[in-house]
Amino acid sequence: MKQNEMIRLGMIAVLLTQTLIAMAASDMGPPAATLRAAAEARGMHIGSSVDEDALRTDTDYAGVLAREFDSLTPENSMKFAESHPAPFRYTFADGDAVVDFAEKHNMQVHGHVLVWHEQLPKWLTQGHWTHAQLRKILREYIFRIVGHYQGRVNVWDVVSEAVDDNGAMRQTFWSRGLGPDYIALAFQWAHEANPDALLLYNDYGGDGGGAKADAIFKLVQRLHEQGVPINGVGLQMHTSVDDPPDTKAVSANMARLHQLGLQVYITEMDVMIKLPVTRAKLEAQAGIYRNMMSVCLAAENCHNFTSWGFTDRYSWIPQFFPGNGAALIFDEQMQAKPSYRALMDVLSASGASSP
Ligand code: 9MR
Repeated sequence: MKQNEMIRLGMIAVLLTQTLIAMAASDMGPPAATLRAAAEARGMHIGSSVDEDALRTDTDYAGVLAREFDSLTPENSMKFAESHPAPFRYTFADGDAVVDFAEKHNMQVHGHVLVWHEQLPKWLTQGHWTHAQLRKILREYIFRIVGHYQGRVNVWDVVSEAVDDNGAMRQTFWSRGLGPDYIALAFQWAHEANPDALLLYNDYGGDGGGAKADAIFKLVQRLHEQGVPINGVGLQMHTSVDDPPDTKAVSANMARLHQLGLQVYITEMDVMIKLPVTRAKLEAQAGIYRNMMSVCLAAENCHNFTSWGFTDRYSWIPQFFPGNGAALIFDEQMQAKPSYRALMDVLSASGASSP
């Protein structure tokens, strides 16, 4: 071999060694290719709600769901009207399909929701029940559904949206029929039905500061002090590009819940855009996803970040807020949006991130 060839080979060897040493020293490894891999490396779960019809019919949908997420929340199938549509009938098929899919793809399931004032069946809301009868109905319902998924669903939204937008306790079918104790009872029954389950109070519009956030805090503080088996609070995080959440306030809210020994879950995040979609609005949306993931990563008690759907192909927003949409991290063609990239970036950044 000629001398200059040997020198060239030697230089290549040195460069290669240096690169390998640098990689080992910074513990880089190859960058994560999916959200779930990036989340796992940070000790986080990344979730989505599941549209049960889409799961059955849309193979693109199922493929992206399995690839990118490791936590699933059934969007509707475990609600009272769906799972207990008639007095002596329980229908678990759609919920079972979500749980089967999750197990097949090594994901966890977040049960949603045991006690809520919406999506209640007519047989229930139009019946004339005594206090004792209604108590028996709710107790049996909770034991039946939590029991059915025992060992397979170990996180439950036990009560959702019991606080009104002004911070007062919401007057609902449940509060009117059972009195204010219905919340504590529901947690107690859920705990008895599955002592291993992590039990959450879940609400919207109280993610950061303000009267509602304070009222939610006082509610869970009271429950906690009374020894009610509550483990955490779900911050739904339904937000909008025009009214972004206050990052510092969300961070402070998580911290005070941590002081109480409670977990926080981001349970239903989406960021609606007033149509038409523009590049600037997509970037603003990405900033909101990024900030909320950063806040969650920086908090000691936030380990699950779940959005309410993942593709604009299926989202509750256009129907409930006409003129708005595009709230999720994949578009209708199932292409990743800037918000996806933002989550990936913040999850892949090494070390603790600050908002
Ligand atoms: O996304 C859900 C939609 O398909 C249902 O029609 C609707 C019924 O009110 O509930 C939606 O999900 C809600 C969730 O269960 C609780 N928090 C608010 C969500 C959006 O309304």
